[in-house]
Amino acid sequence: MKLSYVLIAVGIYMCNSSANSVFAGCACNTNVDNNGTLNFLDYAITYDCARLNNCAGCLAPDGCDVNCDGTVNFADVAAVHWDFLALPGDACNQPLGACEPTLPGNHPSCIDTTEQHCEDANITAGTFHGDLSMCSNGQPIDIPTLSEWGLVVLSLALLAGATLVLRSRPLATAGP
Ligand SMILES: [Ca+2]
Ligand SMILES: [Ca+2]
Repeated sequence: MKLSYVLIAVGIYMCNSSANSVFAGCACNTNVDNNGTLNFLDYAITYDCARLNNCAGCLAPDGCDVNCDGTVNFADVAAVHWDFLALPGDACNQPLGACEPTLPGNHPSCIDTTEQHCEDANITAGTFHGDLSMCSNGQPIDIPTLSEWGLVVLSLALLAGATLVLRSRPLATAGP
């Protein structure tokens, strides 16, 4: 593996790990149509805004940008889904990863969302690629696990050691 690939993977991980952080003061309001009730309609409205840029139903102060990061995408859809299922914890601060939906419909081929949203049999029934993965050009990119990073470091150490040994050997000379 080239060092540049390692650096790119680290960069992607850094970007991905900070992608779903919520900005200070964010209300994380999943009742996006601002009617006082959270139901499936809020999910559908957020989905339409994220997927089709049809955001007319987003009437909350933050619109459908539930996690207040300046854009409406499947992280926001995942937050609404999280609250809709009344799962424990902050709906806007759950880990995201690449998901390939398997149910037909108008989902994109790969979406960055929560594992719970991805694997919801009633919605996407998708294949989740782990919290440290992300979509790129419609394809999931898996980030190496810690043990895989260990293999990378070990390989580089072996390569460096072999180089040092070979350099320290005197050149072979012709026989008498
Ligand atoms: Ca609502
Ligand atoms: Ca957002």
